[in-house]
Amino acid sequence: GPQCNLQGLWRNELGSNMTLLALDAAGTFSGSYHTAVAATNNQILVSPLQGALQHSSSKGQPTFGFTVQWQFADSITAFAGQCFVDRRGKETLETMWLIREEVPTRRDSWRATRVGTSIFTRIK
Ligand code: B9F
Repeated sequence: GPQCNLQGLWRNELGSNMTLLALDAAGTFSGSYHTAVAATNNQILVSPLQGALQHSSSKGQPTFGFTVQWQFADSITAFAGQCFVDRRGKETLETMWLIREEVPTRRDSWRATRVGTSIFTRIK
């Protein structure tokens, strides 16, 4: 069947946009993330991402992960997901994410992580 291709411009259910650049020979890639939401008064800045695609299975619906290093907050987000492609060739990225926020002390560590799901569809 049709294969998933991570390269391109993607949008999720929040209206966030990300650009994934071409994979290198090792399956690693970079890109940029423009979040639509931030829960901070800081001005949102487009932020770099770095990821890896797992060696594609014969089914062509590979797993991947990437991190986003926010340029406007002391936090980092890790995404892990899988690229699905339907019979018409439409691609969907099903992901989960974890945000680790910098907290002042170890006693605050319990409240440092947020988790969620996100679905991306290709816009270009
Ligand atoms: O909101 C994050 C942040 C970190 C410290 C203050 C603000 C940075 C942007 C995260 C964007 C998330 C959502 N956007 C998206 O497309 S990544 C997962 C979601 N999908 C307050 C403290 C920790 C978080 C909020 Fe903050």
